[in-house]
Amino acid sequence: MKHDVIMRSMNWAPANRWRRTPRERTDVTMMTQPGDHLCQRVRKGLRAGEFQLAFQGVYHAGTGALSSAEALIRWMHPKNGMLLPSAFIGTIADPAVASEMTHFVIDSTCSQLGSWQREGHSMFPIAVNVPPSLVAKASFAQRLEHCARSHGVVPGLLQVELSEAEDATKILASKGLMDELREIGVRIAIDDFGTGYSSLAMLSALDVDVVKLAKELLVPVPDNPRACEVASAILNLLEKLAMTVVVEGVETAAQAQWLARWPNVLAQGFYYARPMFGLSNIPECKRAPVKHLQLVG
Ligand code: G
Ligand code: MN
Repeated sequence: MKHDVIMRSMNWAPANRWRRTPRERTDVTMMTQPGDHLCQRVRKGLRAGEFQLAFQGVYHAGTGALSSAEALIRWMHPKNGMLLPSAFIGTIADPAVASEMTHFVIDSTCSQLGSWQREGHSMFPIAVNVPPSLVAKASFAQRLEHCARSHGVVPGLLQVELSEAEDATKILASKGLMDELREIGVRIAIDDFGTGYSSLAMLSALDVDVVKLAKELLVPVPDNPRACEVASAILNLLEKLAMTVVVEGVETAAQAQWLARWPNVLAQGFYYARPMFGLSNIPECKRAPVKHLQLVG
């Protein structure tokens, strides 16, 4: 099928290119089934250095201190400007694109972590998004370890985030598949938990270290009491299961304040930090506002 990606980031200007990525936009027009042409173009772009990583901090809900970050891929398209993944992520259905794009992300993350370390900064782990089919490959852990070490970085500084899709839940439920990654210190997260294929029933079988709650769960919080009950129940449950939880899509001070009732929970979202180019641009701390004390008498 013929296709075209028509997306222009209207508020992206070269002047702020190195400081931050633009606000999320929804004016994306694309075919859901990318054809060979787009796959070829993505591969060509990867080799030509048109792709870059933005990093978004993940923070302790209780203290606001930086805990880790997530690497998010962006395409600096020579004609269309900066493209968000929604414009091209469909191409990872092609295994060759999935592999090239993922290894680009891992390599670039390790390279930036290596420089960061040589500059003497304090280190924090960075999560990379990996298609479940790639993680299931026998050579994946070995290749990741080799890449990290070649940049002088311990592999444990990488986390692997698997998107919540049918095959992710199947892979994660099969014990042992992740052993090799764990042996080299890599923690495994399931992304977008709570939507799509993932269900509460499979939580007991999930072989993961980190659960990232889908942003949809937080959108109506704290205004909608029913949504607050659902989110509270999930957070309490995950706390009992001793899983590390990252709540995604924290956009407002009110949401951050509500979340601070679970001080061990981690939080990610525009309230804390937007995706930024360059590790030095990730804010180190972002506190939720302190609730005003109600003075009685
Ligand atoms: O599913 P995953 O966690 O990989 O999605 C990350 C995407 O979510 C990125 O494209 C990032 O820009 C976007 N994102 C990050 N924080 C927020 C937020 O607070 N609100 C919304 N709507 N999107 C966010
Ligand atoms: Mn992710």
